[in-house]
Amino acid sequence: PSWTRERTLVAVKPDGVQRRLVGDVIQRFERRGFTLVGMKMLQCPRLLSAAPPYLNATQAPESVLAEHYQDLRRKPFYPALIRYMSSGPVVAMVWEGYNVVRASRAMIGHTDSAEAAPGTIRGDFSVHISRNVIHASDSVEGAQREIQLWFQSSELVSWADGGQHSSIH
Ligand code: DGI
Repeated sequence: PSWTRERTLVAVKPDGVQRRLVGDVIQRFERRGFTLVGMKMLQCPRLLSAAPPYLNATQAPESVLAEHYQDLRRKPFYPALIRYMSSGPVVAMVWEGYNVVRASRAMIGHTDSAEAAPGTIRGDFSVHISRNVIHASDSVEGAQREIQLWFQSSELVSWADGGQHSSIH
């Protein structure tokens, strides 16, 4: 089937890394058949250092986390959210595949852990909205913005099934 190469940003948050859930998260996305095209770890000070200037050429560059959660800036929980997200390493990944944005939202489950269905990542591992283990972009446009924010284009690869055979002589 033809599909646009939809990509999404997935990030294992500091509590997920602390609890050794990175492998489980990767396994779920791999088993589903999605393609990993980028992955790295970030921690402070990088998480709180300036976002790439091309994102926001007209304004002073904000930190990666501040840009990432710009829509939540006025929420009462925002300062605690930034403290939590910068409290330890984060594993950021870009996954590619058919409808990967919508599918990964279904896989991570509801933002509020109490509402997250068993079988989803949050429904299996999280007990509170403020420690919900994982992030995934919530729209195709949001995914494009977040991928540009977290990754340089040179950090992403394109590869297709069967490519491993090309190096066998
Ligand atoms: O896209 P989501 O992560 O599912 O949800 P979101 O974009 O609405 O919120 C981003 C994160 O902010 C969410 O994963 C956890 C945190 N958050 C959202 N609403 C609340 C919250 N944290 C607290 N403590 N209380 C909230 O009401």
